[in-house]
Amino acid sequence: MSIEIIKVPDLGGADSVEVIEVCVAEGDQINAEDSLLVLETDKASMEVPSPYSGKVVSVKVKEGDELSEGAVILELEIVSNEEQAVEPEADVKPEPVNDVTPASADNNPAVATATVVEPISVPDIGGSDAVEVIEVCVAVGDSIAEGDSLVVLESDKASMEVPSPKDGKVISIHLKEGDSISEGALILELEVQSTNAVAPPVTPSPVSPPVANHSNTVAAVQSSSPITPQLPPVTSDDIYAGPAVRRLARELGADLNQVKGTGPRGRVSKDDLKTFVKQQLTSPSTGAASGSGIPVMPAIDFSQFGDINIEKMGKIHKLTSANMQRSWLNVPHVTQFDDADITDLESFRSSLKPEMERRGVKITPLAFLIKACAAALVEHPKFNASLQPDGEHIVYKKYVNIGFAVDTPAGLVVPVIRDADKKSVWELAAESLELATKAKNKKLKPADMQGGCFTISSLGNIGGQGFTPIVNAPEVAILGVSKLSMKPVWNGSDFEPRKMLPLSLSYDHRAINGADGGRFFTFLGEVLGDIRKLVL
Ligand code: CAO
Repeated sequence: MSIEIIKVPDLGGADSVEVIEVCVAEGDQINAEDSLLVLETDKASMEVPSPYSGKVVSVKVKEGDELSEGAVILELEIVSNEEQAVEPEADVKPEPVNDVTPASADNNPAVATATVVEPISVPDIGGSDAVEVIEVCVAVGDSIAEGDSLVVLESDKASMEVPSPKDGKVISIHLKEGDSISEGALILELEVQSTNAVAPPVTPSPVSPPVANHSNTVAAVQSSSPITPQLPPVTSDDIYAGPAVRRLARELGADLNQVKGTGPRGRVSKDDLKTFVKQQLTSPSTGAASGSGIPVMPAIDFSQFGDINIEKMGKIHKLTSANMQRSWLNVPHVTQFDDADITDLESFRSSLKPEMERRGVKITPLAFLIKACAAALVEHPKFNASLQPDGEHIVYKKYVNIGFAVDTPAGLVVPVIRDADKKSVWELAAESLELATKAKNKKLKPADMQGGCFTISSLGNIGGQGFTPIVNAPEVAILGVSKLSMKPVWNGSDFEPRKMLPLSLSYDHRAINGADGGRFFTFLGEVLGDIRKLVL
């Protein structure tokens, strides 16, 4: 039994490479070729495999560390040097062993290494002849890992990738895009670390015969090499991506169907995949909803159609936009419409004008709407509720806080009037005016906008006959108010001109049913039609 110190191998010239994943932990029993680390440069990510089987004694690195060649990764307890020398896996992938400390190499004949240049040629391509090279995926000087795509070939039936059979450094490339090649043609020369002084020529594993006839389909590439990762079944014949990209997509949990390929013929590259994942993580609208399967809107260059001006969205705008989308995506909305007859309310409001002047408080229909909604929430507790995210519970609130949307130059904000059910119309008018003024002057504090149970969005002072407001989740309902207009209403014997206020009530159908919505609306219409009922 001996302890081997495993170090970072030759990174092909890369320095200070970030550890993005530590794949083993102390006490783990690992096999030769198991991944120890994943490192990432700005160009590529690479796995560092273990040169031995053994038990991890201690791990010396952590995620986020920056490592260079020779840095100690871990200490590995190996059963016996003798066993190591005959371990078959040492033959399978001897490359990294030259990076083990010299002491261990001395102790172990199997780890004596040499650098050899190996020609890599086109494998059996399923009987196809004179197949076109449509992409050369590597360049001279590249350090590549086993399984990385070397070239993409395309016959009239299908496309196929030729993976590298080994880790190594590309010394020279012997074909170019557009070349027509057949089995056995030299692709490139690879400098590899080998335990053998003389290495036999290497040919990548045979490529499986083309599997599909779609014009943009990649045939699954399979390898008989025991250390080539087994590829999963191709999930969609319409995705044009190679095995390495598919593997990365699986690891990231990304749906390749959604990734836009920028390679030749729409081929998806690793960079395309990374860009897609970055977009998903940074997009405020989809960050929380990632995995919802919503297709991403394509970025369009509108300047191709005429002059444009691009401005940065403000903080409130971005926040509102994210909240709206989250609510729209999560809440199954239903919107009901009705007109409330507020002829008498308006007469009463007009009669209050002298007192408004005396008190210095202007009462608009909004104050009465808040009062009426507060009463409706008390009467219909289903509207004064929030669903728990666990999908199993519902919270009924015993307080009645009502928010109202305020249109400000910086965007939409919703200050909240607390205990609206306990306040008079005068108090509600004064407080709504104060909060709206603060909102327009950017003086609202976060607490002024929290704790709402229900929201009123009034466009009455602006116009429109009706709209479908979006529920301000986690609230379960919102009232949209449009512009009052005089309408003929049948009183049983005549048409009477009445001041009708168009209302729209949107609610979360998970919490509220249509019948509940109807009852809430009827109550609201009755109290707005006869505000004396509000004092009962
Ligand atoms: N129909 C007809 N007139 C109405 C009305 C209605 N439904 N509601 C208000 N009015 C009248 C008021 O009575 C007032 O007229 P008078 O001065 O003659 O009495 C006038 O419109 C202006 O009212 P206001 O805007 O000063 O006050 P308000 O209480 O009606 O509204 C507030 C306050 C903050 C709600 C409003 O300023 C606002 O920001 N509205 C926009 C809300 C919004 O953007 N909602 C959409 C959200 S979703 O995108």
